[in-house]
Amino acid sequence: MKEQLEAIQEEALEKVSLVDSPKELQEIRVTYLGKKGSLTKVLKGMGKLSKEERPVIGQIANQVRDTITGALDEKAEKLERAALEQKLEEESIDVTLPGRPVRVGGPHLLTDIVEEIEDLFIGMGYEVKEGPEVETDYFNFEALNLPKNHPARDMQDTFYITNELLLRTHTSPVQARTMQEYKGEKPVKMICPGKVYRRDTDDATHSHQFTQIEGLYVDKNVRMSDLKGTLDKFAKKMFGEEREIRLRPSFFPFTEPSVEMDISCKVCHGEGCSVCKGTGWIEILGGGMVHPKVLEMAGYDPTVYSGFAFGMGPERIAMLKYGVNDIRGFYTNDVRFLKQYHKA
Ligand code: 2NM
Repeated sequence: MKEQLEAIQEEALEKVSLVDSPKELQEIRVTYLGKKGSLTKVLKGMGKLSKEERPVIGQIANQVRDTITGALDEKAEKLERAALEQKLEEESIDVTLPGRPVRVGGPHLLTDIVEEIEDLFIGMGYEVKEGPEVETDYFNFEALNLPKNHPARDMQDTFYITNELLLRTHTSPVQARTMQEYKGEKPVKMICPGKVYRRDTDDATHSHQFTQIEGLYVDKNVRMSDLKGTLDKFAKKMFGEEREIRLRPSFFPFTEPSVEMDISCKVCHGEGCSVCKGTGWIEILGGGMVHPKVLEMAGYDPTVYSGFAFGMGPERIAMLKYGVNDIRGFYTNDVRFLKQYHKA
C-alpha cells in the first residue's frame, strides 16, 4: 500500500508540473483528492489493514495528500501570477510617447468680425435681426424708395429668380420688414448682418456674394448728430481710440441726406500714403437719415418719427483691419489663409 501511495504522489506531481491552465489543475484536484479520487479510494481501503500498519500508512497517506495539495496550490498561484503579468503587459501604456496632435478648428475670420461688430452695437442697445436671402422685389427695392424703372436700380445688378423674387442685393429689406412688423408704433433700434448677392465679376475687390451689416435707429427726435456720434464710437472701438472720422455728402435712394464715412489713416496719420491713396482718409461705410417715403411706406409717420441708417461690408472692414488684400480669401476656405487670423 505504501508503494501504491508513493506511485499516486509521483503521478500527481508529474501531472501538476505539466498543466498550464486553472481548469486542468482543478481536474487533477478532483482526480486525486475528490470524493471518488484515487487517493480517497486508497484511504477507504485502510480498514483492511492491521492495527500496527494503520497509523504508519495513515501518516504516509496524510503526507501524500498534503504534498499533492501543496503542489496544486503552488501551481495555481503561479498560473494566477502569470495571467496577471500577461494582462499587465498587454494593457500597458507608454506614457512617454508623444501625443497625437488634435487639430482644432475655429470661427472663420468673417464670423469673428461680424460678431465683434454685433457686440459693439448690442452694447449700444441694438437688437440683431435676420431675414430671408431670397427676397421679394417689394422689400428689396419698392419699400426702400426704389420703384420699378427707377434709374438707381441699375446701381446694383441683381440676380432675379422670377419677376417678383430675387437674391437680396443688400440687407436693408430686413430693416423694412422690421419697421413694418413694429407697425409705426414703437422705436426701432436694430442691426442686420447677412449675405447679399450682386451680379459682379469676382476679382480681388469684388465678389458676387458678400456680407453686409446694416443698422437702423428710428425714434422721435433722431438727428444726424446721433448718427455721427454713433459711428464715431463704432470707428474708435473697431479701429482704435486715436482714429478720427469724417462725413462726406453722398447719395442713396433710401436716405436723405446721405453720407459716406471715412476714418483717418493709421499708416500715415493723415500725411498721405499708398493705403489711403494719398488722401489721409479711408472710406468704410455709408449712411444717412432715413428717407421720409421709406418711413411712410413702413407705417411710420415721418412728421413724428425720424431715423438714421447705415451700411457696411465686414469683408472690407476685415481687409482694412488685418491687411487682407484679396476678398476671395474669405470664400476659398484655404486653411493656410484662414488660420493666420484665428484668435487664440
Ligand atoms: C447704406 C447706406 C445708407 C440703409 C437704409 C436702410 C433702411 F432700410 F432703413 F432704409 N437700411 N440701410 C442704408 C442707408 C444703407 O449702406 C451703405
